[in-house]
Amino acid sequence: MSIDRRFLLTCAAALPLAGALSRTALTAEANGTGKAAYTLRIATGLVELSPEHIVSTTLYNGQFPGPLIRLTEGKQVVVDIFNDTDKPEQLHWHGQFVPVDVDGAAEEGTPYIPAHGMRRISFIPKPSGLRFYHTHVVPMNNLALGTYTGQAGPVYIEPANDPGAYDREVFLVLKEFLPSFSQGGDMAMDFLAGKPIKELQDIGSKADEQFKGPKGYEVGYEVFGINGKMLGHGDPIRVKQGERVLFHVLNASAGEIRSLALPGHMFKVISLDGNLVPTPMHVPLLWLGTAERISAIVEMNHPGVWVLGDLSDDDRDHGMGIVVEYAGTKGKPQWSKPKPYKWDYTMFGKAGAAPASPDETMDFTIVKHNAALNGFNEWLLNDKAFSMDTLTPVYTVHEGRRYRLKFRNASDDIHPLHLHRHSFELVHVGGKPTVGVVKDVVMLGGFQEVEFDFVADNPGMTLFHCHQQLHMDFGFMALFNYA
Ligand SMILES: [Cu+2]
Repeated sequence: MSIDRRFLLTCAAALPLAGALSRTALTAEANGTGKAAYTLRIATGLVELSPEHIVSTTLYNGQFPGPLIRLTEGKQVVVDIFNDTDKPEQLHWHGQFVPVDVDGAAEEGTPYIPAHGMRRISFIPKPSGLRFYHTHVVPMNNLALGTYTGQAGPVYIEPANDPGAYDREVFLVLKEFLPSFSQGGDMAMDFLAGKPIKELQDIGSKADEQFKGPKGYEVGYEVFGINGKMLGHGDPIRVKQGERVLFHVLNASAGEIRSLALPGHMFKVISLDGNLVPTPMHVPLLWLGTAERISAIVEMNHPGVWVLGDLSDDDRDHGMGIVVEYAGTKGKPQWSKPKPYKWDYTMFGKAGAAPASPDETMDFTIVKHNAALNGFNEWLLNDKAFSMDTLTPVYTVHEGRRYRLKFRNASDDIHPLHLHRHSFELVHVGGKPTVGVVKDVVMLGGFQEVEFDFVADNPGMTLFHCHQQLHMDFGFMALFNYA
């Protein structure tokens, strides 16, 4: 999915004329009565990851990823969503400040898109930057549902101001297919900055003593790919020497953490989760928890044929990568493992600044009960697992107040924490203070702590959860409601 910037600018220049001719149509669109700007159809289809790996799964518009949806910040849009499957669906607009009716989470009260039915929704896109859409149904132990399917697609909301100097944009959607249950995984766990906290390890050990025996199920995958193609299949990213390519990377996995490196090149990270960072930094590799996004510029100054791929040899060998090919070069794509590098969100923050003080602080301790729910791990926040029946616990917030949420992880897993319909500002990560890094997902390291602030400025029920599908389905959720 590569878009030539000059081509886009040419199209944009042609727009005002068409706009003037269809003013009536635009008004009808704003009222939700005209033609939708985008139509998404949920249906079973095939993803050809390679000629030997053709996967049947649920898709948007018969493709993976779903179509790139380009919106303009503040300009109302109408989207029709058709559900051609026989199960009710939810389509979540991840990272946008939309109302409950649109957000796409049944726990908040968004209506389902009925089986063999449709919903027309209308909303004002914001904030600008890289967002995405994905299904938000609860699969529990059914690996043919929810984010285990191919229901994910990128959204780009055009900002009022151009974010930087680059020649071309490339969207990369990282995703695994053919899931199955396993016991024990091999996911990297030691790449986050910060150190484990003894007190949290002690809480974790106590829980482990209570829930002895085998650990809960994990999910493993057979094939991996970028934009629905295994490494070496599909078109390479063709570049020219000196070109600055802006990569928009989305980890659309159901629960995997992903890394990405391009031998001989650095990434200049300009946005995290679509939000410009105060201090853009050059880094040798990227780490993305489930649902995280990174926008980074790569200056193409190292000619050759390269693998832009995951650091995990196993995942890369099963397809997690894409070839970058300089004009005029030939040969087998080259990979070399980068040196170990700690991923530290705070390096993108504003130096020497102090965060605004919160009006209120809430503490949450995360505990895992090994295999406590029919062989699945159960997750508790302050001793409570979320109940899908009673939709509790619910924490009350007041409009206009700034809340500091502190999460203490008494488990060895990394949790990509996600808040719906709001962004948050990181204030403390891995033992370090920070200011100005605004996100909607943040990875919390094993036995570590993270603190972030959010301003209650979008009334309505608001879902918080770990974006690891197994964790959220088995307890790791909570609701915030406005008083
Ligand atoms: Cu989690």
